[in-house]
Amino acid sequence: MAEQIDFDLGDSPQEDSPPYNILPYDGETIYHGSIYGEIDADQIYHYLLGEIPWKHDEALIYGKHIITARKIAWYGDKDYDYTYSGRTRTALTWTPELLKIKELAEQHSGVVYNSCLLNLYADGSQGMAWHSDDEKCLGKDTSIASLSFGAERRFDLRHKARREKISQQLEHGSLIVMQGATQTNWQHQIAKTKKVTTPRVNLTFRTMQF
Ligand SMILES: O=C(O)CCC(=O)C(=O)O
Ligand SMILES: [Mn+2]
Repeated sequence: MAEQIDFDLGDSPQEDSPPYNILPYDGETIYHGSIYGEIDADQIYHYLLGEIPWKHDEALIYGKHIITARKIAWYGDKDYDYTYSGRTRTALTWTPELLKIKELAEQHSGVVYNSCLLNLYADGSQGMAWHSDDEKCLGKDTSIASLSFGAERRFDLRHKARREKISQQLEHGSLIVMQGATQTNWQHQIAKTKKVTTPRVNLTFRTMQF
């Protein structure tokens, strides 16, 4: 007689579908997956590439004046000044398109933001080094809503004490929200890679305390 196999499908491992927390402890970083359809995401990507007044960023790192390969833009509710890496930037006025994106990010995260730092990575030769967004003007345990358009890039988080690393691919049109104790306990980076040959635009909505 053939042996009976008991298929217990209920116990089979299943991948969660977004949104889910990608951190195992000491913070919450919620990946929402793509919050736009392909056509809308493409349209926003082309708008951002073409209409944002992108500029290379300048920084003072260990007393040295650095011009970053990556380009940035800084928008806010008022002409907020944002000082980081030894440089002060004055916020541009929201465009209607950016305000619409902000509204959707707020709906998904449940937080109201007053500013946005935009990053343009021309290709995989450009990245962002390990850091936490823990400047005083952001306040403790701030929520940052980060949207991605264009080339998919890997987002890494590293625990400050334990050095454990967590990675998430950021899809075209996707949203990831760093909240809770994330900035206190984890750093994040966008690693350089030879595999990516096309641009990626990233929008990080923030609540500055002025
Ligand atoms: O490009 C990204 O996804 C990360 C951007 C970032 O960490 C920042 O602007 O502080
Ligand atoms: Mn950051």
